[in-house]
Amino acid sequence: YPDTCRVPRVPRMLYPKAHVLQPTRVDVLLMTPWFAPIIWDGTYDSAILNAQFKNTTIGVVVFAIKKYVVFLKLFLETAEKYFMVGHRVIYYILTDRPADVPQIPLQEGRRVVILKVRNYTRWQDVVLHRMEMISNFSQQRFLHEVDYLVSADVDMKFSDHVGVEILSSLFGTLHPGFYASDRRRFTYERRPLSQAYIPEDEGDFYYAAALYGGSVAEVYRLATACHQATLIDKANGIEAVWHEESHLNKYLLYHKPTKVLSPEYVWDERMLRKPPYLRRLRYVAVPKNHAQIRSR
Ligand code: 2GW
Ligand code: MN
Repeated sequence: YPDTCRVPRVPRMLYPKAHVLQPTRVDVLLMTPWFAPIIWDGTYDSAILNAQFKNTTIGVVVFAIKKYVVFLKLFLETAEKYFMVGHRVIYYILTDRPADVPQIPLQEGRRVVILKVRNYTRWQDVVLHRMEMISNFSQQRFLHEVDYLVSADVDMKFSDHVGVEILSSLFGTLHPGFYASDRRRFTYERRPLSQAYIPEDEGDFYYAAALYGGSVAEVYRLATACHQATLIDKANGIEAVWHEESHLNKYLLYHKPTKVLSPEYVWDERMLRKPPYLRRLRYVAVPKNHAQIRSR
Protein backbone atom coordinates (compact mmCIF):
# COMPACT_ATOMS: atom_id res chain seq x y z
CA TYR A 1 0.00 0.00 0.00
CA PRO A 2 1.31 3.41 -0.85
CA ASP A 3 3.20 5.03 1.99
CA THR A 4 3.12 2.04 4.26
CA CYS A 5 5.27 -0.55 2.61
CA ARG A 6 5.71 -0.58 -1.12
CA VAL A 7 5.61 1.57 -4.19
CA PRO A 8 2.58 0.55 -6.24
CA ARG A 9 2.74 0.05 -9.99
CA VAL A 10 0.45 2.36 -11.94
CA PRO A 11 -0.76 1.90 -15.54
CA ARG A 12 -0.16 4.28 -18.45
CA MET A 13 -2.16 7.44 -17.74
CA LEU A 14 -2.56 10.80 -19.41
CA TYR A 15 -2.55 13.85 -17.18
CA PRO A 16 -1.23 17.40 -17.14
CA LYS A 17 2.42 17.61 -16.17
CA ALA A 18 3.35 19.37 -12.93
CA HIS A 19 5.43 22.53 -13.28
CA VAL A 20 8.35 22.81 -10.93
CA LEU A 21 8.40 26.60 -11.21
CA GLN A 22 4.62 26.98 -10.86
CA PRO A 23 3.57 25.97 -7.36
CA THR A 24 -0.02 24.70 -7.21
CA ARG A 25 -0.76 26.87 -4.17
CA VAL A 26 1.11 29.89 -2.88
CA ASP A 27 -1.43 30.97 -0.27
CA VAL A 28 -1.12 28.09 2.20
CA LEU A 29 1.55 25.86 3.73
CA LEU A 30 1.87 22.64 1.71
CA MET A 31 4.52 20.85 3.72
CA THR A 32 5.25 20.41 7.42
CA PRO A 33 8.84 20.96 8.60
CA TRP A 34 9.22 17.15 8.72
CA PHE A 35 8.17 16.91 5.06
CA ALA A 36 4.68 15.58 5.46
CA PRO A 37 2.34 17.00 2.80
CA ILE A 38 -0.58 19.14 3.97
CA ILE A 39 -3.58 18.27 1.81
CA TRP A 40 -5.35 21.21 0.14
CA ASP A 41 -7.54 21.49 -2.93
CA GLY A 42 -5.52 21.99 -6.09
CA THR A 43 -2.42 20.11 -4.94
CA TYR A 44 -3.17 16.53 -6.01
CA ASP A 45 -4.43 14.53 -8.97
CA SER A 46 -7.12 12.04 -7.98
CA ALA A 47 -6.56 9.93 -11.11
CA ILE A 48 -2.97 9.17 -10.13
CA LEU A 49 -3.88 8.62 -6.49
CA ASN A 50 -6.79 6.32 -7.34
CA ALA A 51 -4.45 4.20 -9.44
CA GLN A 52 -1.93 4.05 -6.59
CA PHE A 53 -4.57 3.05 -4.06
CA LYS A 54 -6.38 0.58 -6.28
CA ASN A 55 -7.34 -2.53 -4.30
CA THR A 56 -7.14 -0.73 -0.99
CA THR A 57 -9.77 -1.38 1.65
CA ILE A 58 -10.62 1.45 3.98
CA GLY A 59 -12.28 0.92 7.36
CA VAL A 60 -14.27 3.78 8.83
CA VAL A 61 -14.65 3.70 12.59
CA VAL A 62 -17.68 5.64 13.70
CA PHE A 63 -19.19 5.67 17.15
CA ALA A 64 -22.91 6.14 17.61
CA ILE A 65 -23.59 5.68 21.30
CA LYS A 66 -26.94 6.50 22.86
CA LYS A 67 -28.73 9.38 21.13
CA TYR A 68 -25.94 9.87 18.61
CA VAL A 69 -27.49 7.11 16.47
CA VAL A 70 -29.66 9.87 14.98
CA PHE A 71 -26.59 11.20 13.14
CA LEU A 72 -25.91 7.92 11.31
CA LYS A 73 -28.35 8.38 8.43
CA LEU A 74 -26.92 11.65 7.13
CA PHE A 75 -23.35 10.54 7.86
CA LEU A 76 -23.73 7.34 5.83
CA GLU A 77 -25.79 8.89 3.02
CA THR A 78 -23.25 11.65 2.46
CA ALA A 79 -20.32 9.25 2.84
CA GLU A 80 -21.77 7.14 0.04
CA LYS A 81 -21.75 10.24 -2.15
CA TYR A 82 -18.34 11.68 -1.28
CA PHE A 83 -16.14 9.32 0.77
CA MET A 84 -13.66 7.04 -1.03
CA VAL A 85 -15.96 6.66 -4.03
CA GLY A 86 -14.87 3.71 -6.18
CA HIS A 87 -12.88 2.05 -3.38
CA ARG A 88 -13.70 -0.78 -1.00
CA VAL A 89 -15.08 0.54 2.29
CA ILE A 90 -16.22 -1.08 5.51
CA TYR A 91 -18.18 1.14 7.87
CA TYR A 92 -17.60 -0.13 11.40
CA ILE A 93 -20.45 1.28 13.44
CA LEU A 94 -19.75 0.97 17.15
CA THR A 95 -23.02 1.36 18.97
CA ASP A 96 -24.99 0.30 22.03
CA ARG A 97 -28.20 0.45 19.94
CA PRO A 98 -27.75 -1.90 16.97
CA ALA A 99 -31.51 -1.92 16.30
CA ASP A 100 -31.43 1.85 15.66
CA VAL A 101 -28.79 1.70 12.91
CA PRO A 102 -30.54 2.84 9.72
CA GLN A 103 -30.42 0.73 6.55
CA ILE A 104 -28.86 2.83 3.82
CA PRO A 105 -28.37 1.58 0.27
CA LEU A 106 -24.63 1.19 -0.38
CA GLN A 107 -22.54 1.27 -3.55
CA GLU A 108 -20.87 -1.92 -4.67
CA GLY A 109 -17.84 -2.96 -2.63
CA ARG A 110 -19.04 -1.19 0.48
CA ARG A 111 -20.66 -2.61 3.59
CA VAL A 112 -21.69 -1.87 7.14
CA VAL A 113 -20.47 -3.90 10.10
CA ILE A 114 -22.26 -3.21 13.35
CA LEU A 115 -20.17 -3.79 16.47
CA LYS A 116 -22.11 -3.74 19.68
CA VAL A 117 -20.29 -1.94 22.47
CA ARG A 118 -21.21 -0.90 25.97
CA ASN A 119 -22.18 2.63 26.81
CA TYR A 120 -20.93 4.72 29.70
CA THR A 121 -22.97 6.92 31.99
CA ARG A 122 -20.57 9.85 31.79
CA TRP A 123 -20.22 11.33 28.31
CA GLN A 124 -16.55 11.99 29.02
CA ASP A 125 -16.14 8.22 29.32
CA VAL A 126 -18.03 7.71 26.05
CA VAL A 127 -15.47 9.76 24.13
CA LEU A 128 -12.41 8.62 26.13
CA HIS A 129 -13.18 4.93 25.75
CA ARG A 130 -13.27 5.26 21.97
CA MET A 131 -9.49 4.74 22.08
CA GLU A 132 -9.80 1.51 24.08
CA MET A 133 -12.43 0.14 21.70
CA ILE A 134 -10.43 1.08 18.59
CA SER A 135 -7.40 -0.61 20.13
CA ASN A 136 -9.31 -3.81 20.97
CA PHE A 137 -11.16 -4.09 17.66
CA SER A 138 -7.97 -3.37 15.73
CA GLN A 139 -6.41 -6.52 17.11
CA GLN A 140 -9.60 -8.53 16.87
CA ARG A 141 -10.77 -7.53 13.40
CA PHE A 142 -9.50 -4.42 11.68
CA LEU A 143 -5.92 -5.70 11.22
CA HIS A 144 -7.26 -8.67 9.28
CA GLU A 145 -10.00 -6.91 7.33
CA VAL A 146 -8.80 -3.51 6.09
CA ASP A 147 -5.63 -1.68 5.05
CA TYR A 148 -6.38 1.74 6.47
CA LEU A 149 -8.54 3.00 9.31
CA VAL A 150 -10.26 6.36 9.42
CA SER A 151 -11.78 7.44 12.72
CA ALA A 152 -14.59 9.93 12.23
CA ASP A 153 -17.05 11.83 14.45
CA VAL A 154 -20.64 10.92 13.57
CA ASP A 155 -22.15 14.37 14.15
CA MET A 156 -20.79 15.48 10.78
CA LYS A 157 -21.66 15.18 7.11
CA PHE A 158 -19.61 14.93 3.95
CA SER A 159 -20.27 17.81 1.58
CA ASP A 160 -17.45 17.36 -0.95
CA HIS A 161 -14.87 14.81 -2.11
CA VAL A 162 -12.84 12.96 0.56
CA GLY A 163 -10.72 10.35 -1.18
CA VAL A 164 -7.51 8.39 -1.03
CA GLU A 165 -5.48 11.62 -1.01
CA ILE A 166 -5.88 11.49 2.77
CA LEU A 167 -4.39 8.01 3.18
CA SER A 168 -0.95 7.58 4.66
CA SER A 169 0.73 5.67 7.49
CA LEU A 170 -0.51 8.20 10.04
CA PHE A 171 -2.59 11.28 9.36
CA GLY A 172 -4.25 13.99 11.42
CA THR A 173 -6.43 16.99 10.55
CA LEU A 174 -5.81 20.64 11.39
CA HIS A 175 -8.57 21.70 13.80
CA PRO A 176 -10.61 24.43 12.06
CA GLY A 177 -10.59 26.63 15.15
CA PHE A 178 -6.82 26.74 15.61
CA TYR A 179 -4.94 26.32 12.34
CA ALA A 180 -3.93 29.99 12.28
CA SER A 181 -3.23 30.28 16.01
CA ASP A 182 -0.07 30.69 17.91
CA ARG A 183 0.89 27.47 19.70
CA ARG A 184 0.36 29.06 23.10
CA ARG A 185 -3.32 29.41 22.18
CA PHE A 186 -3.76 25.71 21.39
CA THR A 187 -6.12 24.06 23.88
CA TYR A 188 -3.61 21.33 24.70
CA GLU A 189 -3.68 19.83 28.17
CA ARG A 190 -1.51 22.21 30.21
CA ARG A 191 -1.38 20.46 33.60
CA PRO A 192 1.89 18.53 33.99
CA LEU A 193 0.12 15.87 36.07
CA SER A 194 -1.71 14.62 32.96
CA GLN A 195 -0.14 12.24 30.45
CA ALA A 196 -1.52 14.56 27.75
CA TYR A 197 0.54 17.52 29.04
CA ILE A 198 2.24 19.65 26.39
CA PRO A 199 4.33 22.63 27.54
CA GLU A 200 3.77 26.11 26.09
CA ASP A 201 6.96 26.04 24.04
CA GLU A 202 6.09 22.83 22.16
CA GLY A 203 3.48 21.88 19.58
CA ASP A 204 3.23 21.73 15.79
CA PHE A 205 -0.51 22.00 15.22
CA TYR A 206 -3.74 21.50 17.10
CA TYR A 207 -5.25 18.39 15.58
CA ALA A 208 -8.99 17.64 15.56
CA ALA A 209 -10.09 14.27 16.96
CA ALA A 210 -13.06 14.36 14.58
CA LEU A 211 -10.95 12.89 11.73
CA TYR A 212 -7.67 11.01 11.91
CA GLY A 213 -6.34 7.69 10.76
CA GLY A 214 -3.63 5.73 9.07
CA SER A 215 -2.58 2.16 8.45
CA VAL A 216 -4.30 -0.23 10.84
CA ALA A 217 -0.98 -0.95 12.57
CA GLU A 218 -0.32 2.76 13.21
CA VAL A 219 -3.87 3.51 14.38
CA TYR A 220 -3.62 0.50 16.67
CA ARG A 221 -0.42 1.91 18.19
CA LEU A 222 -1.99 5.34 18.56
CA ALA A 223 -5.20 4.08 20.14
CA THR A 224 -3.36 1.76 22.52
CA ALA A 225 -1.00 4.53 23.64
CA CYS A 226 -3.85 7.00 24.14
CA HIS A 227 -5.87 4.44 26.07
CA GLN A 228 -2.88 3.65 28.34
CA ALA A 229 -2.39 7.37 28.94
CA THR A 230 -6.06 7.71 29.90
CA LEU A 231 -5.72 4.87 32.41
CA ILE A 232 -2.69 6.50 34.03
CA ASP A 233 -4.56 9.80 34.20
CA LYS A 234 -7.48 8.08 35.85
CA ALA A 235 -5.24 6.49 38.47
CA ASN A 236 -3.86 9.97 39.16
CA GLY A 237 -7.33 11.47 39.45
CA ILE A 238 -7.06 13.71 36.41
CA GLU A 239 -8.96 13.86 33.10
CA ALA A 240 -7.48 15.67 30.12
CA VAL A 241 -9.22 18.92 29.20
CA TRP A 242 -10.40 17.78 25.75
CA HIS A 243 -10.49 14.07 26.55
CA GLU A 244 -9.15 11.83 23.77
CA GLU A 245 -8.43 14.89 21.63
CA SER A 246 -5.84 15.98 24.21
CA HIS A 247 -4.20 12.55 24.16
CA LEU A 248 -4.31 12.46 20.36
CA ASN A 249 -2.48 15.78 20.24
CA LYS A 250 0.18 14.57 22.63
CA TYR A 251 0.68 11.40 20.57
CA LEU A 252 0.93 13.27 17.27
CA LEU A 253 3.49 15.69 18.71
CA TYR A 254 5.94 12.82 19.30
CA HIS A 255 4.82 10.58 16.43
CA LYS A 256 4.71 13.08 13.60
CA PRO A 257 1.96 12.32 11.10
CA THR A 258 3.02 11.42 7.56
CA LYS A 259 0.19 13.50 6.08
CA VAL A 260 -1.75 16.42 7.54
CA LEU A 261 -5.25 17.29 6.32
CA SER A 262 -6.16 20.96 5.92
CA PRO A 263 -9.31 22.33 7.60
CA GLU A 264 -11.15 21.54 4.34
CA TYR A 265 -11.48 18.11 5.97
CA VAL A 266 -13.06 19.26 9.27
CA TRP A 267 -15.07 22.45 9.29
CA ASP A 268 -17.89 24.02 11.24
CA GLU A 269 -19.94 26.55 9.29
CA ARG A 270 -21.82 27.72 12.35
CA MET A 271 -18.67 28.56 14.27
CA LEU A 272 -16.41 29.88 11.52
CA ARG A 273 -16.47 32.12 8.47
CA LYS A 274 -14.97 30.49 5.41
CA PRO A 275 -11.72 32.23 4.39
CA PRO A 276 -10.97 32.56 0.62
CA TYR A 277 -8.10 30.04 0.68
CA LEU A 278 -10.52 27.39 1.90
CA ARG A 279 -11.89 26.41 -1.48
CA ARG A 280 -13.85 23.34 -0.48
CA LEU A 281 -15.66 22.20 2.64
CA ARG A 282 -15.52 18.43 2.60
CA TYR A 283 -16.59 17.23 6.03
CA VAL A 284 -18.61 19.63 8.14
CA ALA A 285 -20.28 19.66 11.53
CA VAL A 286 -24.02 19.03 11.64
CA PRO A 287 -25.69 21.54 13.94
CA LYS A 288 -26.86 19.87 17.13
CA ASN A 289 -28.82 20.92 20.13
CA HIS A 290 -26.21 20.11 22.75
CA ALA A 291 -28.61 20.08 25.69
CA GLN A 292 -31.08 17.79 23.91
CA ILE A 293 -28.70 15.35 22.24
CA ARG A 294 -26.43 14.98 25.25
CA SER A 295 -29.16 14.35 27.81
CA ARG A 296 -30.23 10.80 28.57
C1 2GW B 1 -20.24 13.34 23.53
C2 2GW B 1 -20.21 14.47 24.34
C3 2GW B 1 -21.28 14.74 25.20
C4 2GW B 1 -22.37 13.87 25.23
C5 2GW B 1 -22.38 12.76 24.41
C6 2GW B 1 -21.31 12.47 23.57
C7 2GW B 1 -21.34 11.31 22.70
C8 2GW B 1 -20.38 11.16 21.70
C9 2GW B 1 -22.37 10.32 22.77
O1 2GW B 1 -23.29 10.34 23.61
N1 2GW B 1 -22.39 9.29 21.86
C10 2GW B 1 -21.42 9.19 20.91
O2 2GW B 1 -21.48 8.27 20.08
N2 2GW B 1 -20.40 10.10 20.85
C11 2GW B 1 -19.35 9.90 19.84
O3 2GW B 1 -18.22 10.68 20.17
C12 2GW B 1 -19.83 10.38 18.47
O4 2GW B 1 -19.18 9.61 17.46
C13 2GW B 1 -19.34 11.81 18.44
O5 2GW B 1 -19.24 12.35 17.13
C14 2GW B 1 -17.98 11.65 19.16
C15 2GW B 1 -17.43 12.94 19.79
O6 2GW B 1 -18.44 13.59 20.52
P1 2GW B 1 -19.01 15.00 19.96
O7 2GW B 1 -19.10 14.89 18.48
O8 2GW B 1 -20.28 15.33 20.66
O9 2GW B 1 -17.93 15.99 20.41
P2 2GW B 1 -17.50 17.36 19.63
O10 2GW B 1 -18.30 17.54 18.39
O11 2GW B 1 -17.51 18.46 20.62
O12 2GW B 1 -16.07 16.98 19.23
C16 2GW B 1 -14.78 17.18 19.75
O13 2GW B 1 -14.55 16.96 21.12
C17 2GW B 1 -14.74 15.62 21.61
C18 2GW B 1 -14.23 15.47 23.02
O14 2GW B 1 -14.75 16.39 23.90
C19 2GW B 1 -14.00 14.61 20.77
O15 2GW B 1 -12.60 14.77 20.95
C20 2GW B 1 -14.32 14.79 19.31
O16 2GW B 1 -13.58 13.88 18.51
C21 2GW B 1 -13.99 16.20 18.89
O17 2GW B 1 -14.33 16.36 17.52
MN1 MN C 1 -18.33 16.01 16.86
